[in-house]
Amino acid sequence: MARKTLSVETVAEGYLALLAERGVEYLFANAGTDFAPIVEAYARAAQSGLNLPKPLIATHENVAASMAHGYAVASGKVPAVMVHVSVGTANALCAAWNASRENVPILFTAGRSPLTEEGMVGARDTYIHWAQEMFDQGGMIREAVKWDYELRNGTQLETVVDRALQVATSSPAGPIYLTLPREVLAEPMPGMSCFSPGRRVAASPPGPDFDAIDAAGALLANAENPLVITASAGRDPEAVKALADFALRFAVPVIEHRHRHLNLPADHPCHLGYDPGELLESADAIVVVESDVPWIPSRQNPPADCKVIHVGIDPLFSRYPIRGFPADVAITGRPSVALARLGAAWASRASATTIESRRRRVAERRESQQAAWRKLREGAATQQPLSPVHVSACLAEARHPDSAIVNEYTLLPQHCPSTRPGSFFGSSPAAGLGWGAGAALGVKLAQPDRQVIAVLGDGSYIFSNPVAVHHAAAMHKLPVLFIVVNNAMWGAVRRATLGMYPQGDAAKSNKPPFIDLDELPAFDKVCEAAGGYGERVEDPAELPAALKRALKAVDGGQQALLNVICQGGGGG
Ligand SMILES: Cc1ncc(C[n+]2csc(CCOP(=O)(O)OP(=O)(O)O)c2C)c(N)n1
Repeated sequence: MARKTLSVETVAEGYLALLAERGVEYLFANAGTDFAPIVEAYARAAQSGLNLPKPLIATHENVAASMAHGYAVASGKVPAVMVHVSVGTANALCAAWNASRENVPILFTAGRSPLTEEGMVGARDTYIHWAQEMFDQGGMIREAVKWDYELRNGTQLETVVDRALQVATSSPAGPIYLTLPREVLAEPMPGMSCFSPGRRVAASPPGPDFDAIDAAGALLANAENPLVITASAGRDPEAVKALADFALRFAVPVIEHRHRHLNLPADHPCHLGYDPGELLESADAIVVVESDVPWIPSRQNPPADCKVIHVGIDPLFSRYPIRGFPADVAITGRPSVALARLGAAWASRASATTIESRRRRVAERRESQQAAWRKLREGAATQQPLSPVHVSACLAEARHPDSAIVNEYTLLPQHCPSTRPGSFFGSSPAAGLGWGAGAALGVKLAQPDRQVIAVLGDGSYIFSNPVAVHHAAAMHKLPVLFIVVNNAMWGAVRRATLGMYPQGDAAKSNKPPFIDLDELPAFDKVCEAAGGYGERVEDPAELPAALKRALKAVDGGQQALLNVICQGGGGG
């Protein structure tokens, strides 16, 4: 077996060189006193030419980790993140939850307060080194990661790094957490030898069980009105084609519910939108593909005798404490493989006449759905303050067909359809706000030739730590267009309150608390302050031209932000 010698001098250098050796391209970081050996390692590598992951500063941990998230989903590669001990981990927790619930593999690392009070290289040398230490630093983040560990010495380095990467990337993928004490990083390591290529590969994903596939095929063969609901099948680009073939072959309508990836091109003849709606009520079989919440049971349910089949890498979402959707068959496996096999099991029992009559019904439904959406757009085009419908519709016209959209809530996909795999990324179901702007920077880093557009609410934008985001965009030359759909409120809180208490006092009040955001700053100026292009848009007729100007800036290498003054209430 081939071994390679890396000419390093410390564990910190060995650690970083090994990451690069294993294909980690970037270290997204927010530094502190724990970073001294890391900073020193990079400075030495600049002279020795040792290959290390490219270091990228983000001036808030949430930005660093959200950038890593966006980079991971757009590149398919594993990023490393490093934050400052206990406090940096605390700031990054929200982003770790987002990555965890969306199965994004991230090598999440943090320093430790120096362990020793004196006597070792790296021992405590400032007052914070006492108070920042925790009994169980990993405990803070343990529920969000698949595995956590502390690097205790240089001898174990290759095993620890390889195991971290193996666990993060094996299905279901997710972040792991590794702590790196300062004294350990500072230990001398005169040369390091490692396997090249590495010898600890990720485990293969589970294959679908033939009996389960057969049972599901039999259920589908008896169905007149089957339905597919998915959120994240398209995490694996191969599954997009498998789902497109499956839907077309059997004329099954597909709903992308709260989708995080492009799962089925929006122009596919079986794409029937983003809400199960009436289809759910008439369904007699549902295939739930990588969808944690296929419908909201307190609002609507399929008929009691409707058969429900779940397909996914972890089809029961076993890390969710409670999730009680009916499951007549649950197939563990990659959707790309499982759907192809399910298709074969169904085909042997399918009736061509049933399929063809369904095809006609699906086509009619799609046509009337598209007509209704068109009408909504026409009605919204002149509304002032602007309607989110109009914002989405204008973006559909202005975007490059191959652009990638990062959506933190406020894009309405029915009015801005995406058709190419990898062209849409939605926020994690953990919904830790402040993800979208940083994630868009990560997508741009992974795909520098792609036009990248982040669509954010004013609330989501503020949570993203805007100054740190625009600084990262400028510093790392990541020109992204940020569109802030600014309704000057936390509309989600308003909708939740009116939903629970439709006749309540809050509904009658002009200004219930915790909803309106008065005196918001001029977001466009925040972007301008970082050297970007900023514009405030209040007139619906002006939006197409404003989008053109902003995208021209972005295509020319400058970040841009449109602060679009919108009506409250969202939706449509
Ligand atoms: C970290 C975090 N804090 C609070 C929330 C609760 N929350 C959910 S949506 C929302 C408001 C979002 O506002 P905005 O982005 O403007 O979108 P709008 O609801 O107005 O459409 C809040 C505060 C959350 N999801 N995440």
